[in-house]
Amino acid sequence: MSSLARNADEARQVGSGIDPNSVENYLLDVDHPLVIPTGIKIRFVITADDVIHSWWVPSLGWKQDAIPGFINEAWTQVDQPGTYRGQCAELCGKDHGFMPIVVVAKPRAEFDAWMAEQKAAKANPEAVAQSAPVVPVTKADPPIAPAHFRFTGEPSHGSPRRSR
Ligand SMILES: [Cu+2]
Repeated sequence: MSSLARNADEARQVGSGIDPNSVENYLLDVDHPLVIPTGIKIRFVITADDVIHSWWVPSLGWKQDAIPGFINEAWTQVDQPGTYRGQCAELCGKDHGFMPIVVVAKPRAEFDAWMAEQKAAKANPEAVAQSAPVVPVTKADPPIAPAHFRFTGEPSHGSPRRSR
């Protein structure tokens, strides 16, 4: 699952003192982008666990509702490696403006290497925990906008705001 990028989430808080213009891709970046391989059809299976959202990355060519209790599907094929941004396109609640979606398309070899890395990290979480910096989470931390989309297949996807 992915959530609104931490720096944007901090900047959006009332009285943060952070100029949103200083945050790159403000409200359009996530912590864990959805990573897909290029040059192959990707099938999306889309649902939601709270309310109705709509998964929309304009460059992929479609928008699909994410509805609790229903499974919708869509597919795409991305031939050009790169970063593709989108947002939730269904007014879903108070955090609707904070649900960006980021898809990173990597060439097959790069994607395979990334996937192997993810699997290794999952198989040996202690090694990852030791190498990753420890970021203490306290009650004073601002809330993170929840990620509402669930996907099967690929590991992550993002939550939102609009791009032009
Ligand atoms: Cu929404």
